[in-house]
Amino acid sequence: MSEPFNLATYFLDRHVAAGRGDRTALFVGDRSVSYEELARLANRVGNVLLDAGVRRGQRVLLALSDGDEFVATWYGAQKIGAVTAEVYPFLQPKDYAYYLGYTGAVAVVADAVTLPALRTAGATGLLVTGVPESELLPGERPFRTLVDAAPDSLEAAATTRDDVGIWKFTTGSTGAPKACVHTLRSPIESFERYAVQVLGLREDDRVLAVPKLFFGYARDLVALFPFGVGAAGIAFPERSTADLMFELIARYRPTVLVNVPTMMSAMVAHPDAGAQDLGCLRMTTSAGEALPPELHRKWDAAFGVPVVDGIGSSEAYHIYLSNRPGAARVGTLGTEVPGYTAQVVDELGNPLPDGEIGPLRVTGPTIALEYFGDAEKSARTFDGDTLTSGDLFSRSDGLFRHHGRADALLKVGGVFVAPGEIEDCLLGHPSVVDCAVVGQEVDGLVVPRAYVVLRAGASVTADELKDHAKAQLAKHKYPREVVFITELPRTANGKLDRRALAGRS
Ligand code: 3SK
Repeated sequence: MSEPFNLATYFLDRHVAAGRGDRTALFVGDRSVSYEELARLANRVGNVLLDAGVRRGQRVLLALSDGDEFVATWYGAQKIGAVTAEVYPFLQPKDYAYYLGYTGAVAVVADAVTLPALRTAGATGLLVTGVPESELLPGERPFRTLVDAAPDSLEAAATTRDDVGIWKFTTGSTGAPKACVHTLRSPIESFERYAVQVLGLREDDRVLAVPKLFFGYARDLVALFPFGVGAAGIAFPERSTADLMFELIARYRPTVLVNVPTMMSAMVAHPDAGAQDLGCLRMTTSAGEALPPELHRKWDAAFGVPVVDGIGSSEAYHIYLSNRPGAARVGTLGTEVPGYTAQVVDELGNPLPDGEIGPLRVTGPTIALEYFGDAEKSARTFDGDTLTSGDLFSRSDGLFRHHGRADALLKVGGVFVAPGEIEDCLLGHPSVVDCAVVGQEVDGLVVPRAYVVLRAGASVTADELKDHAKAQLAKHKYPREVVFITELPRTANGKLDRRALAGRS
């Protein structure tokens, strides 16, 4: 029989019990929130959720902007043994309608940002914060008022590491988002193996993330993993921009920046990049999508902050392949995070020799149990503690390389072409800030088409970019068409939305 284990006790209450409750857990605006304050707020939230009828194993949906309320609500739900699921706070009503139906959440916590769209989506019985009580509709309850009035002590539910506690949504880049169902073991194993053994997080760290906390990559690196070592996270409600990131770095002096390639590109291309003091950062992680080698080099040249490029997924809970701080090999994902094994395989699951490209089979302690409600897809993806990834990889010299999603590969003139290779080549042109390559059908044949974002003030022509590519790539790979665009479409967690590009001219 497993021992009782509760994430709120592990990440928050433990520090209070050990006399470290006055240490800062979170920086939010001009406030520092101590472990003790956050633990008490989580207890109050847990009591409100219990009063709202939430029971162990039931889902609580967080539709909240980033801040201490988001974090306390997450831990409050965990403390009572509920299952947490979070959604992007800037969604459209139709998206909320999907999540409401799919999760069957017993409680939905909303704020002023998410309330209008949730109402349009037909949500009822919402717990609402940040909106005057007089503006609430019948059935909606004032979350903050209830929280303030609730007791600040709460007994932790006697959950175990084997209990389901976390739903992590897939990005939905190939269909409706699905929840990867995780036990409480996943965050702990990932904390110990990735945050401690790979990143070496320590007590004096301050972690700032580019993605919002609904994205597990950021949530864990801001509001779980730092707490595991008594360090602090930084939370802010605004959408991330390069300007804002520079401002937050100057203000909080974080030691770890949790980044995604699209923001790295925006930071590098920023007109004031050269004037920034990023000396406080001992590393920046990069994940969420492939980091083009050219962008990695531009980042190194602009900022010199070591990049720890890795790959994770909601299916694997968090990062399972990663470079090591200070020892990154540009263009690679490094090696397995301790405790994981990864093998490049063919379509039938047979191991492939070094250098060959195929899907990845990952075995480790944090693999999801299933996609909720999708037995067929679950059976194709999960096999006990082993996962078959929908992305393509190769391995050479012991290091893994990412070749993008299998469904993004182009077959040009009968030969497979990875869009990432063409994108990296175009990024090597001094006028190009961002780009994406997709397949375009011309007279029944697929040819590469590049969507290119130019540096402000640059004036390169499509033909010049084609010539640049022709000079560096195998002949069949150069983009036959170049479309200039002001911004590439991205999903809420910063991944390129290739579907939104298809057919755009
Ligand atoms: O890239 C992702 O999808 C991801 C998901 C969960 C945790 C970490 C990462 C990078």
